[in-house]
Amino acid sequence: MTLAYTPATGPLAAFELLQVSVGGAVVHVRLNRPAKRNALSDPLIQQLHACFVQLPDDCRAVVVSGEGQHFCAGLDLSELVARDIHSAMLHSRMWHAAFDAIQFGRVPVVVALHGAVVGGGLELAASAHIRVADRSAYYGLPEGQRGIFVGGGGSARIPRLMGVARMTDLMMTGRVYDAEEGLAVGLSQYVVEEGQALPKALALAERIAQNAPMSNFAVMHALPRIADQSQSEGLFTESLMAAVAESTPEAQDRLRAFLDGRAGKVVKGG
Ligand code: 1HE
Repeated sequence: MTLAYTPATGPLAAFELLQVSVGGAVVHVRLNRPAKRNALSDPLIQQLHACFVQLPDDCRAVVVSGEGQHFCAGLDLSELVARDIHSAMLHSRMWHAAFDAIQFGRVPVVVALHGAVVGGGLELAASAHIRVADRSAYYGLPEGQRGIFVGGGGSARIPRLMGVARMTDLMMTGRVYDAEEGLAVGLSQYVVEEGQALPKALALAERIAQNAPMSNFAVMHALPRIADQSQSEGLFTESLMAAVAESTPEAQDRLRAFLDGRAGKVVKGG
C-alpha cells in the first residue's frame, strides 16, 4: 500500500454497515458488522449493492475487506425465519443483483480475506476478481448442516474456481479448507502472513488501477463470458474485444510509449 486512505465523502459515506475510504483511484469498502462477524443481513447486502453502483467516476479499483476477527460469517441466519417460497426466491435474487454489481461492475475488485470466509461470505469473495487471504483464513460451506442451499450465486461462481467435486465435498461433509488448501484449490490467488491481506490487496488494487480502464474492463467482463462460450464463439468474442481494446487512444499511447522506451518492461518476480 502506498496511498493514504481517507474516509469517503458524499453518498459512499452514508452506509451504516460499511466503512468506505478512498486512496487515489482506489476505493476500500470494509464490511463493518464485527459483533455479528459481518453476517450478511438484508441491509448489509443492500448497502453493498448501493455502494457498487455509486462508485465515483474516477474510481479504478475496489478492495473489499471485513472488520474484526473474521471476513464474513455468511448469511445472517437470524433473518432466515419463516420465509415463504416467493420471498425466499426474491431474497436470493437480491443477493444475485448485489454480487453481479461486484463481478460485472465498472472496475476490478480485490478482496482481502481473514478468519471465517464461510457460506455467503465465500459467495461474496467469489464475486470479486482477485482474492488475497492471510494465514488465518478458512473456507466452509455449512449450508448442508443448516438445512439450506447456497443462494448468493455460489453454485455458479464457486465451481468455476475450484470445481463441482470440491464444492460438493465442502457442502455435504462440512469440510473446511485452511488458507493453504484454499490457495491450492484456486479459492485464493495469494496467501500472506496474518494481518497482511489488506495491505497486499490494497497494493494490488493500486497497481491494477494503473492499467488502461478498457483492458481491466475487458478482463473482468470478457474472460468469464468467453469461458462459458463454445470455442468458436469464444474466439469470435475475443477478436471483438481485442479489436475494441487496441483501438482506444489509451492503448495507442501505451504501445507508443513502450516502443519509444518510455514504459516498464516485464520483469521476473514483478
Ligand atoms: C451470526 C452469524 C450468522 C455469527 N448469522 N449471526 N453461516 C454459518 O453457518 C456460520 C455461522 N457462524 C459461525 O460458525 C461462527 O459464528 C464463526 C465461526 C463465523 C465465528 O465464531 P466466533 O466464535 O468468532 O463468534 P460467535 O460467538 O459464534 O458469533 C458472534 C456473534 O455473531 C453471535 O451473536 P451474539 O448475539 O450471541 O453475540 C453469533 O450468533 C453471531 N453470528 N455468525 C447471524 N451467520 C444466500 S445463501 C448463503 C447461505 C449461508 O451463508 S449459510 C452459512 C451461514
